[in-house]
Amino acid sequence: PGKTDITDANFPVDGEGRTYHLGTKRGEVANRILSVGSEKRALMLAEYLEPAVPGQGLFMLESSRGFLTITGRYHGTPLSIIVTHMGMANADFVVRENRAVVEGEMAIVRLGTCGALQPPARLGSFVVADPGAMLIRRNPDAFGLEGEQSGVPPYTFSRPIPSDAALSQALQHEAALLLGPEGVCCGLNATADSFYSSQGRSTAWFDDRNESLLADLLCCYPEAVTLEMETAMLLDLARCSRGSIRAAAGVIALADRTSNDFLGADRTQQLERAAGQACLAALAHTQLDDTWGPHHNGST
Ligand code: DUR
Repeated sequence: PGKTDITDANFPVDGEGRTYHLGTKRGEVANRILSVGSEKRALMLAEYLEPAVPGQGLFMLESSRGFLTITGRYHGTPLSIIVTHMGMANADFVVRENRAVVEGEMAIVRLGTCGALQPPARLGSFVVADPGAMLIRRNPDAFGLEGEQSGVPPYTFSRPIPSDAALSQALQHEAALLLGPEGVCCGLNATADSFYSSQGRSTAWFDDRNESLLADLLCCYPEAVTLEMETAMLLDLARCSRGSIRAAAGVIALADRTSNDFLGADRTQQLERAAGQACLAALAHTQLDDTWGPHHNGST
């Protein structure tokens, strides 16, 4: 097959072994990954990486779908920063396609942003998803005629999905060193399938029936502190990875969902730098079994 020919629709890769959406192949991605939402954040944090091979530049590849992978070393340890963009489908691409091209056990940390639901999470806090995250989904069945008649609930809540305890602890420890202990907290994350409807935002344009959503959430999960769009997917896939992926997530609260305050751009960037370095340090200090898994056959 030619360079771009795909022969397997079950898990499409091209003739060079490059994945379909991220476009990377084996050898280009480290088994420690920092997943971030925007290219700007990725490039800013790439300033803290050294090239994998001294004298050469960092490895950088942006796929046709806009997923940017940057690979180098942090304090000597191989590490990749990957732009995941937003939402659960993109988190799914990033976890699954990286798993397919990385050898050995993996650690994935997400650095994201979120809305703060209640203390201890406040505007500008860095909040680690410890003990984990649950999922809020909009249920289309509730909005059809039959659903309206039978009272199908418009939103469903999953049970909490755990994060990796050691990696989450390391993330809090490193973040407290860089942001000060008062800037860091932890709690249950709520991951939603929309920025709008399933996060309880309302407009006149759509019938979303979400007026009581945040109150219902806090009634069901009084310990929920953050609201965003990716963490539960990352943790769910790690849980299902047959022990091959350890995952944790930390998010910067840039929206206060009670007062409706929003964090300024300068402060956000400052926090992204500090929290980003905490994520890189937590990843670098994590012990991984590089020989784990079906890829390993003694050679490469
Ligand atoms: N995000 C939210 N909700 C907020 C603030 C931030 O989902 O209130 C995160 C998740 C997503 C992106 O990646 O930021 C949406 O703006």
